Amino acid sequence: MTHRNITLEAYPPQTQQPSRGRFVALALALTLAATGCGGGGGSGGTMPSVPAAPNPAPVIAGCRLLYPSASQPTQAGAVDPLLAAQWHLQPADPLAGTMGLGATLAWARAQGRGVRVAVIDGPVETLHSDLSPNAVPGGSFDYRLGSATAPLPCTSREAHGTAVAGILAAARSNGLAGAGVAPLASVVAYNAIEAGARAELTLQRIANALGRDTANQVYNLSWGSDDDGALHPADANVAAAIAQGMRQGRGGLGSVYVVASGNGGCQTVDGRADADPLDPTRCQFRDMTGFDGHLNLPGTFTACAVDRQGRLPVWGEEGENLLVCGLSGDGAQGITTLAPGNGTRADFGGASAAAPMVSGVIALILEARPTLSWRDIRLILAETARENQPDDPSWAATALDRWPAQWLGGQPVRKRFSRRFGFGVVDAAAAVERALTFQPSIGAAVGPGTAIRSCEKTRSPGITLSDPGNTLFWQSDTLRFDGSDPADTDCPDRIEWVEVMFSATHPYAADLQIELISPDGRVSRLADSRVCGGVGKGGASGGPDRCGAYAGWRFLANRHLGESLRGDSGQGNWTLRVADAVVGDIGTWQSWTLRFSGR
Ligand SMILES: [Ca+2]
Ligand SMILES: [Ca+2]
Ligand SMILES: [Ca+2]
Repeated sequence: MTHRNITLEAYPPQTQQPSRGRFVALALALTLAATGCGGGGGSGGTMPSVPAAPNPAPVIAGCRLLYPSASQPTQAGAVDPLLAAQWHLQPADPLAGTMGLGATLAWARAQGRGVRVAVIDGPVETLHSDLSPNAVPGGSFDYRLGSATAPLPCTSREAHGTAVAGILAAARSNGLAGAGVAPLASVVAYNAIEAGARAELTLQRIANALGRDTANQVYNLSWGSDDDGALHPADANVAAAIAQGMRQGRGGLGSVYVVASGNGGCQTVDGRADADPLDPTRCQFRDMTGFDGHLNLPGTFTACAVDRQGRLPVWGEEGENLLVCGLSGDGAQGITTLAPGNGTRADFGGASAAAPMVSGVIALILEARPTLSWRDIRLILAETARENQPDDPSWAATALDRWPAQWLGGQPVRKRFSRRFGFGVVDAAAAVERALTFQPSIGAAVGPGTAIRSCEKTRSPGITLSDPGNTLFWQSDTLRFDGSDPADTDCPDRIEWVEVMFSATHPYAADLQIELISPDGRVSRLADSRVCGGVGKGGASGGPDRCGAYAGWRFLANRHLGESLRGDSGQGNWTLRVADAVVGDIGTWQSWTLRFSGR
């Protein structure tokens, strides 16, 4: 049995108020699904055309009374009155120390024309006068009605999806509201996530939406598992639908899946949002992106969030599976976007706001160069992301060269990766420019049907993990990939992503810290020790462990993008080290599998 909920990753959650209560209240406000059990088997086979929707809910009486609201007047070519307030669209300003996507610079080259983006979310007001020009007629699906109609909000509180879609693809230069990152992208919306719905039903609907229409090129997924520090496995049907879209979407070039990182970075003791996220005494418990199985699926683009100054928000989650960041409000300066009832708002935030910015930039890239594979798009985003907060100690050099190339002392300057920021903040103008002339810096370009080169090895060390308390007692185990093993011939020359499947028996899995160390000494901090499950260790009343179990748990690491398996020395030693950081409760490290994928 797995405790599982799916939550929208907005901040503030669902309301227009900038404040929030204690975490318990926050969790109740965010939780959209009840406790459920794990999903069924994968679906495999060919991509369904238009599958039947699972269990349509009854029509909600009165919902349609909000519509038809009179559409707002627009004026072709007129300046959007809120564009100036949309600081996230502007270029970064190094002198002022502010971040921005630079979308306004990219629009001269691309605005998302011809690119279709699916928003899987709560209700979306696709009839909003600033969104309707881009909404595909008949393309959306309303899971409450069980019909291919606009999945409209029924109340003003159902505001999340409209805010997300507005960030992505609100119309530009029509004299109304602001603009989306990709103001000419086509949008379809699926309201798979409904407040109060059972988790099983929500996940069924999400899997259904993911397989609903092969015309969708980019998927924006601004939701995630509960941000409570526990291990939440990915739903098997959702994972299968994403894997299928990566193989078969866009004629084999692969659909692109952008997922919000999560808002569980520091759940503060007193619910204050202004706490220093780096001060552990302020955090009741701390979630990491590696504990949400949906973010560990190979091929998902996990979007982190930073505020206008490029700082980690108090709720920002760390993790090695982050790719690039979008922008978000920090409590003081929110994101200006659309609201139900032909409205606008200036206070949207959370990882939910950052993900559609990354999705929007991908739509710009795809207009500029429609034949790019999802793997090459991933590389472009990593190469062109802008480093924020360059003095943050979490930055460390990768094996990937910067673009445009920089040289220092005869050596190429390398991109840096941060477990807080991935490769940095997505840069729309640089990404589009890179896409136009893209040649891969590692290996060859990926076309339809290009195989992912992949290899793996497993060891079963059976090591007891003791917890002496005064100092971390690391236990290490090493796997060698030096090319001497015949099985190594399938290994990639250059890594695109690394998976670590980890198994340990432990009565409280959150005691463990886990790190992967590459042959050249690059360290992926896969798991920190923490308190999990929303209650103290042992449960609210010393009850059962609520952390979940490390039973073949998959971690995904993006830090090693561009590395050679053998490393500079050629020895190819990859070390996993594990420590139990908390006295009391010890376990055994049973096994681990290391899998490399790349070109
Ligand atoms: Ca507009
Ligand atoms: Ca999370
Ligand atoms: Ca322990």
